Formats: sequence, C-alpha cells, structure tokens
Amino acid sequence: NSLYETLSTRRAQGRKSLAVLLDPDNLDEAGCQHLLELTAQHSVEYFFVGGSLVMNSHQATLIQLIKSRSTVPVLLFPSHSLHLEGPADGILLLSLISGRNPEFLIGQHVIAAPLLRASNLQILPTGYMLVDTGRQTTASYISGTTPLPYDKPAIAACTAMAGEQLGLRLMYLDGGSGAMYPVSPAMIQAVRQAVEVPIIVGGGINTPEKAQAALAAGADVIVVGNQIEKDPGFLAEVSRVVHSYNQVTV
Ligand code: 1GP
Repeated sequence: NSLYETLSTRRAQGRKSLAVLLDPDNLDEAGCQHLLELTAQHSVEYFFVGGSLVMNSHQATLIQLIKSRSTVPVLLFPSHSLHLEGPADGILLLSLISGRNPEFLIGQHVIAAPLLRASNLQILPTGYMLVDTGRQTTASYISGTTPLPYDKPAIAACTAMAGEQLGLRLMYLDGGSGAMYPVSPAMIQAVRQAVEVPIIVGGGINTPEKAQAALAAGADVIVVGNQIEKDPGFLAEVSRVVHSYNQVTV
C-alpha cells in the first residue's frame, strides 16, 4: 500500500497514528540506536526527519541507520529544497499555506521538482499551517511568515478548506518545535469539521494529556519531537495513549 492509502484508510477507520520527529541536528548515532530499540517495543507509525535549520550533514546517515534497523516508514519533513538527502520512503511536500511567502508556497517546490521526479520518494502534498503558540518559532522566523493566530480557529478552518480545494492531501497544524503550548483543541476541531483529509498535529505535545486532547479533537497523526529527545521514556507513554485510544474508539 502507498503511504497515502495507508493514511487515509487509517483515517476512515478512525485509527490514530504516532509520528516521531527526528531532527538530525539533535540526534547522534547512539541516541538514534536507543530510540530504534524503544520503537521496536512501543509502536510508532512514522518517523519524520527534518528541521527548520540543518547545521550538519548527517541526515542521510541517520536515515540509512533507521532503514537498516527498522521497518517504520521514514518521511522527509524538509524546510528547504536543500534538505532532500537520504533513502527515505516518502516526503511531506509542504506548502506553507498559513503564510504569504511565495518561496514556501511554490518557489522551493519548483527547484525540488526534478529532484523529486528522479527520486523514489512517495510524495504527500501537505498543507502546512504554522500556529502562533506564544513565541516566535524557528520555522516562522526562517520562512518569514506570520503564523495563524492561536485563538482564531475559523481562519485555520478556511485555510485548510482552501488547501483541500487546491488538491493538498494532508493538513499539518504545527505549533512549532518546542512550542510553549500545543495547537488548541478548538482549532483542531474546526479544521476537522472543515476538511476530509487526514490531519497531522504537532508542536509542544509533551504530556500524555496534551496528546490525548489533540487526538480527541480530531488529529489523525500526532507528532512528537522535543519531549522524546529530552526523555526517551516519553515514547512509551505517548505510544500507549495513541494506541489505547484506537482500542477505545474503533
Ligand atoms: C515540530 O511538530 C513538530 O515541527 C514537533 O514539535 O518538537 O515540540 O514535539 P515538538
């Protein structure tokens, strides 16, 4: 099955998924090995690999290591057309629809298009929405865009609706890495009601309660990065929340 078919089947069945975000800048080989051992015990559906800034060049090595030890699909989560290295399975091809910077709506995509055509990556066209969660994030600074206001779910809903009408097949609501607080359940709910496509939610999910709140509001996939970097034991906790939720709701 293609990655997209699996995502939309899981969405249709009301099954939730966990994605672990691996930032090549923050993860060395030993840390990655440890994480892979943990993910063998506590299920994870996706690894997302990327970051707003990439300060070293070991993304490809990191992905090779994951692919040699794990069957969990690896999706590139790039912030720039320069960040496409490594034998990943697919790519979240992000169009930054919360912003008004043409470079991240279409410019980078034009540069990346022939590289993607020549690759074996499965392409997942994704409407990427940055949400203001209390302080300026690297993603918002680097992209030169204003995030969606935290307390305006209707703007997020209309943005997602427009993205879906333009043919984007996933929506990603992101409070930004290490956000002070996650995207609000009210905003997730509004987006859930506005579109049919699977919804990914990340940024600042650092407790089981925050994970549960995002899932209950309608997230199909939650993304956790920072908290697992700080405390790899959180992986077991958040995996339990995501997958016990499935047993309750299916
Ligand atoms: C950021 O959604 C991701 O783009 C994950 O955020 O690192 O805060 O979990 P955290």
